[in-house]
Amino acid sequence: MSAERTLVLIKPDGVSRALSGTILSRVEAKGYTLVDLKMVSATRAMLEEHYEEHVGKPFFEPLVEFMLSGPIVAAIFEGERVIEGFRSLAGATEPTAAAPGTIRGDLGRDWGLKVQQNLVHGSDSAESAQREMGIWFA
Ligand code: DAT
Ligand code: MG
Repeated sequence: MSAERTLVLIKPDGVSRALSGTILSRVEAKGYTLVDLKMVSATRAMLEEHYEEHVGKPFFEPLVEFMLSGPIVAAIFEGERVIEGFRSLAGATEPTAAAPGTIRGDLGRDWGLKVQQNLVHGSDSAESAQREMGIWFA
């Protein structure tokens, strides 16, 4: 079986806070292999596809606006169980609730109600990873 791959995004807050290197380094230090990397300015169409399961939810528009607010670093990491492993490294969705030791728990906090400013995205399944890698590395 070939090693699993996941799509990681460093969101605009991570890039603007100059945490891209720190975040990539934490994922590499865990033992996952960086196999592709680029900086991207997302389009609305990409985000509607990327966040298709959230279209129509109350937080969808603010989430899209935020993801359009600045450049994003997109990366593909490879390794055994990397999808689960990266989600575990990233921590819970809300930075305040995310455990210390995780990327969100150590480097993020809640800025008002802006839960979307949680530094990173990681695919949540093999199917999502496949779909998302196609969007960001078309
Ligand atoms: P995750 O990024 O942990 O996979 P998700 O897929 O449920 O979380 O949601 C995607 C993003 O949308 C998440 O990173 C932040 C934002 N978000 C999720 N739930 C939210 C909520 N209740 N209010 C505001 N933003 C939310
Ligand atoms: Mg998600």
